[in-house]
Amino acid sequence: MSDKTYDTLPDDFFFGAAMSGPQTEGMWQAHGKLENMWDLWSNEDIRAFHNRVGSYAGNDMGARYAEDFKILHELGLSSLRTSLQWSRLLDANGKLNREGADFYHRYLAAAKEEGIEVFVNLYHFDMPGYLFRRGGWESREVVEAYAQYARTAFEEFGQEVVHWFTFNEPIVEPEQRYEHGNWYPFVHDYQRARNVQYGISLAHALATGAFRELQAAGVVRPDAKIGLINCFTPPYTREDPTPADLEAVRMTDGIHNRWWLDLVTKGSLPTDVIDTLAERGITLPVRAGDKEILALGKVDWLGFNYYQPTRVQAPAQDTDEFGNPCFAEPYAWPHAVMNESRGWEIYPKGIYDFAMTMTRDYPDLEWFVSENGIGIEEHNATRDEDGCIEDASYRVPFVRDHLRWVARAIAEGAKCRGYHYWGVIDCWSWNNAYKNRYGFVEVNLQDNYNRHLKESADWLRRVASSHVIAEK
Ligand code: IFM
Repeated sequence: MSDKTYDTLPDDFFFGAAMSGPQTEGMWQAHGKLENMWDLWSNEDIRAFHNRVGSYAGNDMGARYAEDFKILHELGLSSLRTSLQWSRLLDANGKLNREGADFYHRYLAAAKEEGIEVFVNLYHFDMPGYLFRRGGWESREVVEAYAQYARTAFEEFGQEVVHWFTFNEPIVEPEQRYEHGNWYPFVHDYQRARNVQYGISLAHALATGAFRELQAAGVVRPDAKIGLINCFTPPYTREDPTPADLEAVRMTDGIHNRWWLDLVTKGSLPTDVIDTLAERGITLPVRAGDKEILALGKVDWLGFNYYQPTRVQAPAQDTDEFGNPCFAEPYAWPHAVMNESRGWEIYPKGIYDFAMTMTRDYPDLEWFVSENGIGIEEHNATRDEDGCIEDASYRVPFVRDHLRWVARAIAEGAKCRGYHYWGVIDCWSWNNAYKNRYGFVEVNLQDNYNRHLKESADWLRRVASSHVIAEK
């Protein structure tokens, strides 16, 4: 840390938890829920999931939400961001599924009783399987189905929910599913990845437009806000960059950060990025009227998920083994400190650097840290004699150092309003399942998913209640 330590946060700064519907609810076939992309993959190939733990149980929060809200409250937290599951809220004809809706009404009411405000996100990588089969985000029919889903959610919960988000990490599906081929359906096609990214952008804008319309009509409460959440990472390169390295930074920043920041503040996409894509033969599937749709995409505020920085350099080759254009390749910074469990670099200053970039380039934009956390393989070796997971030595410094950089950014003018820790209660994490644990609260799979506070929970409670970022 630099000369001065910033260890207090504003009084009105909020602390909460971030989780998602598909990673917590479980009950994958209850309330008439349809199969989503994760159920589909789990059903097709359970071996792809760590220890063969598929999507089915989440972290059992669907059954235990009342207990979980109490835990969050006792930890001094005042909000929780989760997501509605499209596959639970609507039926296969795109109509409201009353049983699913009632589940979410009960969930919201129980949270309110514990003084937890639920921030509702509409999509967390969890498209209903039948819509994926119709073309997913590459299909305009699906983009419009999403807008209709969002409209239905606003109509159903418009008087209950204040904080809405259209998407969590909309860059992840284009990359994981269509570019790097890590997730079902395992595609390596740069053009299709950008088509998906474009489809999601239109879907976001259409949903935001529906939100504005319904708010003007009084269906959505007047104090409600809409936003988008993305995992932004400042792209860094070597200390003595060549022009080609800087070009790699520009395109990485353009696709990952500015694409979304421009969409939500200007209602358009960055032209320099679109132009460079076109020069390399990548053209977006633009139709007449799209410009007007994208213009609806401006939001009230933004969620900034931060885990790790991106470090890039000029690519060694113009195209990869699949014939896709390469704009950058990873740069291994010799000083990187790694979280070996996850393979992610730990670089708390990145949260400050990106905060200051937003403050400089998008000065009117309010935001909050919508995810931050550390996922570590917590074996029984980390359990003390009383059965408690001893995690304070790594979890506390990680969160503390990020919060200190956030405090400094705020002191220097950043419009950051709060902080949500990812996975306050351990939750299921896609094909990694329960490999890496993020929680301050353990979910013990050997003990019927029961919850147990970890060693670090006391630190979180103190910091969240006092807004003083304690050393330990
Ligand atoms: O589990 C994920 C979450 O769904 C999105 N952000 C990163 C988390 C940790 O990997």
